[in-house]
Amino acid sequence: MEERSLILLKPDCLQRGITGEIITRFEKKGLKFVALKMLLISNEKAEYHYAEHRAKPFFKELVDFITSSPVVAMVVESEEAIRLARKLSGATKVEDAAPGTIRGDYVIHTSSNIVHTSDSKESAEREIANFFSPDEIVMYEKDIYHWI
Ligand code: FUP
Repeated sequence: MEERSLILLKPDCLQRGITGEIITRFEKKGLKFVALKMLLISNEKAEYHYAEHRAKPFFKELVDFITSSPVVAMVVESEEAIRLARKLSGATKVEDAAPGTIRGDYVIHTSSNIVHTSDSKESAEREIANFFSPDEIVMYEKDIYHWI
């Protein structure tokens, strides 16, 4: 069953100049990109995005970080897109993020962890709607054999 996931390349990704490398990881995996843009996230959208963490001690830090500088927002689509994107991203806590995953290979502090990926279908739908209007989702056939 095809599903969609929201991927955010957080401010540290652009600031470190590794955006292309990180996009490549998702692209090489074979996930189909159906939306992609760069934006500065407003406080309001950041607070909505992280609503489940509102009561956590790191909530303000999270919102300040994600709004501090531009992000690249993408929507990917595939069977199991949510689980696949999270596998590529790696564990939340930096000490648990396995080498080979994005966080395992690039991250040293849990609070600046380069990438966000949706954790369920319900969150994906809510998160995608927070950053993209329906007309920004591009419908097309991904047919690699036509192009080689
Ligand atoms: P994830 O889905 O892996 O991005 O992780 P969560 O939604 O649980 O956490 C959201 C963000 O909060 C993480 F990207 C990093 C931050 N965080 C901390 O700074 N400290 C923690 O102990 C847990 C999460």
